[in-house]
Amino acid sequence: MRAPELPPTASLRPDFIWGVSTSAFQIEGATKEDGRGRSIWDVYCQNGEVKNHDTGDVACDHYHRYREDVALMKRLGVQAYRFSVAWPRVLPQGQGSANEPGLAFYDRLIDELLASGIEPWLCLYHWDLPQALEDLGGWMNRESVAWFAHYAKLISTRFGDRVRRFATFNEPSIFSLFGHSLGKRDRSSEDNLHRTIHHVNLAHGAGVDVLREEVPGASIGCIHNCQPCWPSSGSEADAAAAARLDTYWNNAFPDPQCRGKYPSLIGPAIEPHIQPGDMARICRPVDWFGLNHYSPVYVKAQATSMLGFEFGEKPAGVPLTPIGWPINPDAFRETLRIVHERYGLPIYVLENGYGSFDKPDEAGAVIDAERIEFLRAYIAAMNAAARSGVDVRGYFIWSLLDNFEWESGYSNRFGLTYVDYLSLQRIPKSSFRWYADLIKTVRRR
Ligand code: IFM
Repeated sequence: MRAPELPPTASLRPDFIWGVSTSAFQIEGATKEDGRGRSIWDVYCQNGEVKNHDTGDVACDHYHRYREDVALMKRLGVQAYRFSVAWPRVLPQGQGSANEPGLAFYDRLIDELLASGIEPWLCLYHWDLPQALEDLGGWMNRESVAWFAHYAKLISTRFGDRVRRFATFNEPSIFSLFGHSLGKRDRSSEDNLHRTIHHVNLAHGAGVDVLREEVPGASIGCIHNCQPCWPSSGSEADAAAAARLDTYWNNAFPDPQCRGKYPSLIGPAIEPHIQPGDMARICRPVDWFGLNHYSPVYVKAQATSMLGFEFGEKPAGVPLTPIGWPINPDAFRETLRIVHERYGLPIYVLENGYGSFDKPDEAGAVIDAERIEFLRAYIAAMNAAARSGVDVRGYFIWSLLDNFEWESGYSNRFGLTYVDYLSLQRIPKSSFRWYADLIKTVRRR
């Protein structure tokens, strides 16, 4: 078989970083071990809110198999690994006393990465809020800013001697919107959504301040999910709905964090929650913009829904991944351009990937030619963006491993590595070998 073609990369910087990303709840398992507290996702799973009643109890068992997983990264040749710390593993009650065995796990992981020549990129919050804090109102409670600062201080003092790259949040717009308006776990009220947006933004600012103080030379950012929001039809109502979702999804967090103000479309709704000095507390200097990109989102007007919109039909003929996400590398290129122009920060693409239902063939191999084609096209689009002047400095594939895909449980697979959830065996897919080949080729240049 002919080796799959590599994408053009000539316009990428010589110090461009290639990596992979994961998150704690999606891979670690060991949810009841070594003193870990419960997270909101343990509770969602227990309440049967996840497909097939899947839970994170075992997940990829990364908690016990992290060495094997770091060895996989070494085989890939990645320079960096983005992971998250499970807040309830290190602070079982979310605040108060720390859990030493939980901290020791991340010591072992970080040390293993460094010994393997892989730079750790640590994300503080990837959605697994301690349930004890949710019981106090979670992000709807302004106290959450202080809880997050306390957690950030623990992490930075413990790991700041070895970790330099920190992200405060992963995709704040996604967990806020899906927790408060679009999702099943809907505690809907516009007020709760707007309160959450503002408190998470304040927590980001507080986290940046703590990290700067505790880790001299830290390189800090926030990771945003940026997708174009397009109207499902040519109607004016759908165009207005798309503009509204676009504001919540793409601008409600980076605008105040990087430009010091809320977008005008939602500013008045957030106003009642803003106290004097808040905007300066949110807009702290950061070093980069973390961008997660997958595919355009289609939107239609829906007068009865809380925010006046809902997800719309995808136009006929749009190419889709097996899990139904539109494939459009030009939209990625355009998103990179928009983010570059609007925020003016160096961009690291910290997630991009292809969701499917991979299975091993009779010989036990997992051949995922479509994922390779997807990644090739998206990396080519990123190279084109760089050629036209976008300051993009790194690209991390979601994900190293198949893992727990939130409400879809284990059915959707995004990994470069197949995980057999019964035996927990890891099987590198053909995309794994392709990515390793790409990194080797580019780094030889
Ligand atoms: O799995 C998620 C990840 O946790 C956040 N970004 C999108 C991925 C794919 O849905």
